[in-house]
Amino acid sequence: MATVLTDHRKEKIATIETLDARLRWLSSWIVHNANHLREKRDGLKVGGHQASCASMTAIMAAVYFHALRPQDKVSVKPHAGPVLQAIHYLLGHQSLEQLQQFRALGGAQSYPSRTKDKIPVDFSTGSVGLGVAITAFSSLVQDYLVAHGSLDEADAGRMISLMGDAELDEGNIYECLIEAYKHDIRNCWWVVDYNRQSLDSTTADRMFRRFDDIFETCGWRVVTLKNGKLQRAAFSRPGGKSLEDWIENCPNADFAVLTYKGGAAWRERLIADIGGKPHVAKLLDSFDDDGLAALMTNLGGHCIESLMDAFDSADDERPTLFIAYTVKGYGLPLAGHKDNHSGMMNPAQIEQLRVSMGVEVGQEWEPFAGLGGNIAARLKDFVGQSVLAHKPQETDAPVIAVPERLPVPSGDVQSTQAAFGNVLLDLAKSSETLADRIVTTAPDVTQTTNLGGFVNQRGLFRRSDVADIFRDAKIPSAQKWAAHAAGQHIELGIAENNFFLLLTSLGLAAPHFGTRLIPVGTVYDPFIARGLDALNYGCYSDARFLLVGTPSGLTLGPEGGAHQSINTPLIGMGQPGLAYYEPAYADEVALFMRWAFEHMQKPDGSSVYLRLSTRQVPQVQRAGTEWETDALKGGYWLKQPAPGAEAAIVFTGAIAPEVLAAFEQLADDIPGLGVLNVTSPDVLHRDWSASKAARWTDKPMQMCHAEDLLSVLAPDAGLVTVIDGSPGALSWLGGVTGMRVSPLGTDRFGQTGNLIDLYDTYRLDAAAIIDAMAELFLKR
Ligand SMILES: Cc1ncc(C[n+]2csc(CCOP(=O)(O)OP(=O)(O)O)c2C)c(N)n1
Ligand SMILES: [Mg+2]
Repeated sequence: MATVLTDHRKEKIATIETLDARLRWLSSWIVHNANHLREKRDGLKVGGHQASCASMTAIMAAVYFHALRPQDKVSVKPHAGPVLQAIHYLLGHQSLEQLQQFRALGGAQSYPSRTKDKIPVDFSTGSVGLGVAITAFSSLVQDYLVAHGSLDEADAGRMISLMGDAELDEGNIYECLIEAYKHDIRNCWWVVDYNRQSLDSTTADRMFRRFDDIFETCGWRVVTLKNGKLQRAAFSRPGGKSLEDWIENCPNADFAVLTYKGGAAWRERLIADIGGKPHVAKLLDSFDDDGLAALMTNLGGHCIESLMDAFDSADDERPTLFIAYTVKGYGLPLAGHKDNHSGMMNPAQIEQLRVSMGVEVGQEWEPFAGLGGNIAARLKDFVGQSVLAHKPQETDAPVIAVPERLPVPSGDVQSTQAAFGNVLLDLAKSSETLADRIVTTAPDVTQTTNLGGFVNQRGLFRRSDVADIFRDAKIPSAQKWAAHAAGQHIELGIAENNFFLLLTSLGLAAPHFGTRLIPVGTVYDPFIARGLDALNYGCYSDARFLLVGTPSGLTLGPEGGAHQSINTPLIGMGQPGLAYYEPAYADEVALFMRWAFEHMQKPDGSSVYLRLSTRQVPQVQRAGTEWETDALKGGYWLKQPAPGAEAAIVFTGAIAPEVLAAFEQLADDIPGLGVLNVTSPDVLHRDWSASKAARWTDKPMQMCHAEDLLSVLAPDAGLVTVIDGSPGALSWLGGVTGMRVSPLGTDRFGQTGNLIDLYDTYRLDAAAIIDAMAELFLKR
């Protein structure tokens, strides 16, 4: 692996070593300033992770200033955020003010954020594990774009994750490994900062070498950087083999304790353990205490030369895991201490570090402080000429035209899920550019969520062809299952974390690769909960996709309580970056899908979530298209109330027939009774709270849509709200103008049963609506 050391390479190593030291200083100082120097306006600890940063500065210096190619993208472990900020500061791409405002409002973010940070961030990180796996899915998306002719093979970059070793404890890593193997991903590097410490303490020795096995089984090359060049040199000296064996077998916790204690402790322990072996005493004597401490912590992940050699050795497209041994808090007085994760240098310790780094008082923020004019100038030059300094910025990909209207699937009785499938099928058969850019995906529920029609038309995606063995054997099946490079459906195994991470990667194709994709993913509605953190991650990254949760609610009937979603309307309402709609009728499905395809592409748009059902519902006759504008705003009068009417039934989704039946029975008794179809509790609620906040912000004041709709009723009117889901999704409507509410919905687990029994048991049927209405009037 060792490369012949030309003068040029020696110089480059020395330069990057200097950068490593600069990054260690600056990341420490950024955190120190935020905690000890900046004025505190509340009693809260600001926080930051100096030890996690110091653990990784060499890895980051070697990746960013040696291995990086212009087309590569990097995900940085959350707690090394300040190192990434410092790198861009050295480049002149980050302001001093931003660093001084680290973790303050509007300043550099604690963890790299695509949307909030001022520096370019390829992947947001924060929730450990997700920022790692996302790189594997982005390499799959990159392959998809190459296969579809949108990206030149020569422009394919590496998707690199610089990860903490505790991230290897997250289950989503292994779900991802399996899926990545199935899809034969390439151009993906994971570099583990293997400091064998997590947040709480040192990690289990038993995992030693297990990671190699796991990754190699899944087709990855594993490159281990255990020792730095100082250690390797010592090992080749007389007595060196004994030292090497000792290090090899030293338990993680012992290594950490000795690292923290320093040179004298190392010596004492080594003499006790191996001092009697040939030549060892002499070998140890050749180092003073500081030298011995430096030798013992000279692990591969802190040795720029070893890192550069390792990265150079992986020059093909095979996915590669680099296990870079490190010391958490390397070079800081916190090094090795088990509590160093959130531990911080006190003012005396940072002062000591400043002196040791040759940084003059007052020069702490100087990018190239403590180096002397010539070296500083050379370093500045080197950084200025680096690939990173000239990396192309993300650009806006052109918008894909969306047809004026999407045809409404025909049929007097339809389910919203079937309508969704038919709208997609129509698109698949069309020659619309939009159809060519749609990529569908599902975690093993393609057929049961009505994606099958689209897949039959457009095929499954695989880099190399996979035959449909059943079809070739002439066994009848409605589903074509052949895969090829032009396919537009990416089939996933049942792992909803993977599903949401793939949607995120597809939804970032525009900023990442300059080609916009329109990702459409289907999942059984209750199992959104399984991937919720990954969904949140995607939205936080501002990825754009259409999520379809189907089937949903008790309305699923005989499948029972484990499959009946209850609180997803509240997830839809509570999740930023995700607009939730729940249509009742097929024409609403077509309307919302069209809107979604446009909204997903708008700079201030978002992802969209449709909560659908398999229940066949009689469709309504429409007099025109006026309802559409209100439906997009979150609700429309399905039965217009008379002005001053005393009551209305407010509903969402698949229980429309029960609502209409109740309406028929109540209409005679309650003159002018209205039926409000809330197509989006989310959009309606956001609009209401925004209108309330407008008085205190610079937004224009206007009546919100909910108020607009309800103002036609008498001021003291009563509302019965009903949804096959958490009643809280609609009950808030009573607060808009101060009306009484009787909320219906599900707030306990469902069970098996037919719809009549279930709606009766859970009070979602017409009788329950009538009773709820009576209750409102009795209370007056
Ligand atoms: C999903 C999730 N759970 C918990 C945390 C809190 N947390 C932050 S860092 C960390 C451990 C980090 O250890 P490691 O990945 O080894 O990083 P390093 O040792 O380099 O700091 C934990 C548990 C988190 N950020 N995300
Ligand atoms: Mg760690």
